[in-house]
Amino acid sequence: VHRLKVRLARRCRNIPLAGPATALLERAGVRATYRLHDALLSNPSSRKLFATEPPRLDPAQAEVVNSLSAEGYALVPFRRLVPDPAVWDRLTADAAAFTEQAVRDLAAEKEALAASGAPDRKKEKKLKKSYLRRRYGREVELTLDDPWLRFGVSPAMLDIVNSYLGLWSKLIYIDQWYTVPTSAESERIASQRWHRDYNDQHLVKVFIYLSDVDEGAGPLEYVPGSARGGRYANEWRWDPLSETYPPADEFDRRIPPSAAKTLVGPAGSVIFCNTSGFHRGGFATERPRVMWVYNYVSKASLASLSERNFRVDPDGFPPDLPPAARYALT
Ligand SMILES: O=C(O)CCC(=O)C(=O)O
Repeated sequence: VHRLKVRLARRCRNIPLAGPATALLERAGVRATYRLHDALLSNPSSRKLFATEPPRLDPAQAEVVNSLSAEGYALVPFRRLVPDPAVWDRLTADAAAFTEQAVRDLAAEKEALAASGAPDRKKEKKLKKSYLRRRYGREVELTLDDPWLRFGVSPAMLDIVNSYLGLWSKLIYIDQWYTVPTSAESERIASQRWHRDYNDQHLVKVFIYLSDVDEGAGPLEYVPGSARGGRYANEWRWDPLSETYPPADEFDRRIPPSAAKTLVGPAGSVIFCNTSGFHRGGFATERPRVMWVYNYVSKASLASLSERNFRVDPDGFPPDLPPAARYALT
């Protein structure tokens, strides 16, 4: 979010004003630009592409789209989406090496910390700072031979995401996360706190649990009805580039804790989620959480295509790649 704000602020910096006035103007400019792209410049064409030939959903996909539309999220076992067990086996075999590496790295770091004789508080602080280990991070070169990339643009996924959004979406993020458990007494930081994602209102994040995720493994939590049109949509209403984290005590006053869903599930649980609604996760206190993450946005998104965390060469696309998949990757 910070990188995005800086980039957008730079883009609007031709206006000769200083201080808060500039900031206000910049924000107004970004909001106007987003609305323009959503209403006129970008999304109408992707809506048209979708409407020309809407995909036919199977019953499991239709259920996911209905749940997303009604509540902003859906939780479904992978095997319901893709009954062929070979697909899951291929994906998890690919994910295993990073998980094993993360476990080894962590053990080595803990050993080094123990040997350093640093006080426990300091050790905990260090672990907390890097509680999220990412396989790819910001930039990775991929090809469609990669089973996760291929799956991310398969009809099994894109037909759901695009049907919910009513447009052809762009895949802008793909990664494997390993969440390191930290003390239950530690403070929640970053995405462990309630927040909306402010880069786009037409977005779907997909989290695929690769380990069993119970309350101690930092499950994703979501406030159903907090995305557009929902009963909590007006609490810290979504607007491009708004404040990321509402104060925790005020949050609990305005949205009762009972309104939130804790999305626990065994390995193989798939969560589709419009994260312009309120969500948090990754506060693992007992066990690590391993999961796969995809982010899909509309063409109007402020996290533009230049922010993609992966690169893929269109010249290497197989000729039979469906047009919606090609669109998602370019
Ligand atoms: O780690 C999680 O469960 C939450 C992730 C999150 O907040 C995000 O991707 O926006």
